[in-house]
Amino acid sequence: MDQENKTTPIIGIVMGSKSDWPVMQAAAAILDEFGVPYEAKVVSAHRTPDLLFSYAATARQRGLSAIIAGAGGAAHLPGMLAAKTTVPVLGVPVPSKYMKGMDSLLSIVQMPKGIPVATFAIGEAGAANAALFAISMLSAGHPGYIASAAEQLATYRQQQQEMVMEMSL
Ligand code: RP5
Repeated sequence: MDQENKTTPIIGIVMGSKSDWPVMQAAAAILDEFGVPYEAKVVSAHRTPDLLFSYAATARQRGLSAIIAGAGGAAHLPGMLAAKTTVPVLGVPVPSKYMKGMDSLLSIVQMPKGIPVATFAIGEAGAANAALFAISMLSAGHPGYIASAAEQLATYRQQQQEMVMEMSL
């Protein structure tokens, strides 16, 4: 990102409700750790459909290279965003009160052919992995990130390896 403005968001984190934020913060924490500029916003597919449309329709021109979208229950947010933009959408199923997020997962993952959403695990692990995946993708497209993000990802993996190697029962 040598020639890019280092504060202009290149990743959007959106979620259906403020109640999703404790889960979606796991994505924000990874982006903070890697120094990737992002924005975070509540955009509801069902409660604010017009906002959803305008967010998706303007995403590319505003410079977003990926959208991480979390939602629970009848989780239409990632799919509807993907319907309105060709910016890659990474869906995070948020645990729901009665079905523990299985409903969210199935709502997000079962997209019809032609409108893809990359779907991650239910909950915080999915949110964190969506951010790591977005960083991996962007490290190829944003030249300045290649050296730093690829290196940081390698270090991140190395730390996990060391953590496991140190586990004793
Ligand atoms: C979805 O409904 C949100 O993504 C959230 O996971 C779920 C419940 O929302 P609240 O009733 O907590 O606002 O739209």
